[in-house]
Amino acid sequence: MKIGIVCYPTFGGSGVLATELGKALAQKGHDVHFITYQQPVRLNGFIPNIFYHEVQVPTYPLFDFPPYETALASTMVDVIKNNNLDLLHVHYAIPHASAAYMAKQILKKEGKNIPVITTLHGTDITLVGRDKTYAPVVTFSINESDAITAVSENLKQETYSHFNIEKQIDVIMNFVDVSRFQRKPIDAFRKVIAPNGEKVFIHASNFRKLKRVQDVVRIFANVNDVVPSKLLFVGDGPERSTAEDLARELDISQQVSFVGKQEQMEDILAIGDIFLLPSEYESFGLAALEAMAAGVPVISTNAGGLREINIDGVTGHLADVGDVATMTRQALEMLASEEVLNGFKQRALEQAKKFDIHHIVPKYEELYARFL
Ligand code: GMT
Repeated sequence: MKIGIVCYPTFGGSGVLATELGKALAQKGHDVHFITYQQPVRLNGFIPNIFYHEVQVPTYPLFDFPPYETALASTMVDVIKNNNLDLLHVHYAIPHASAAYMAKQILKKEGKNIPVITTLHGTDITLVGRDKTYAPVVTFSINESDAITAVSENLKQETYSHFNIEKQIDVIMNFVDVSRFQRKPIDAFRKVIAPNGEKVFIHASNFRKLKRVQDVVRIFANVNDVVPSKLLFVGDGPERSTAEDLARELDISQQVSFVGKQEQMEDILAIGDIFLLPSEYESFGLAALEAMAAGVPVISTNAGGLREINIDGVTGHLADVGDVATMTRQALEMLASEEVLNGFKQRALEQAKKFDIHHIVPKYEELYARFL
């Protein structure tokens, strides 16, 4: 098949998922054309049947806001026509689904039918999409998609409850290439981070408010009072300085490292003992799944779709949003002995295997096949 993929090219989960999907489809022999404003971060290395088309948005003195959506729709038309694509798969509704609708209508006039599949990822529905500034266009363009997928049962239900959706939404969960995350810890790296055998906590996100990074710092500070530990913050974003300030205030700066945006998550997760994800909401929590694939158990909130992957008392723990005390207690219980911790690590890996790329990517292919 010849498939167009539209996504955000950044470190966010939707872009990561879309890029990993494109790479997996290409490895299975499909031609994959990425249409984005920047090379997606995980699109590294040369794969002969992956193509990248950059959306150029010309500036003009009249424009306070360059019309990205128009440029995107025009690029879609161009790429679909010139490469004779079979379908377009857009990730994150805003503005990708509405740009795809526009491209579809233009091509229809020219006698070409291009099926559009929209995958909903989270904040396009639960936060930004619900804003009345966007909601009518989001509702319309989701309804006009030929197929709609959501990354968890929770997100599917959220979509039905917040928007007037007339169509079926298929749930196709996030996936992970478990084999890629089976790295042996690099001794030298572990020694730099935890020279005295400290336990290693990891948090990875885009540091948006809803990630509640201050809770990460507080949980860690409480645990560190009892069990000497280190905390790695991976990623960057608006709340990073708040986390740094709090770490200073709690006098744990020496125990906390901010390692920035990283592509090789598998190397970092390989030295992890517990992954913390105390988000206010996650439609799924791809970062938690990647941690589990590396055998790192997760302490997360029970918000959104997190309880569909993290099983309380089995693969880690769940707690209410903001319940730092419970998450601290859970971490200390998990660190009670090597045997207990290793049990959690093993079960986290087993759980991740259920979401392995080899189980999930065929579900997308089956969906595509409906339109051929
Ligand atoms: O979590 C983020 O801030 C990034 C966000 C995105 O839109 O790129 O991730 C969303 O999509 C991921 C892939 O489907 C999900 O695993 C994340 O849970 C979801 N984030 C939220 O719902 C907050």
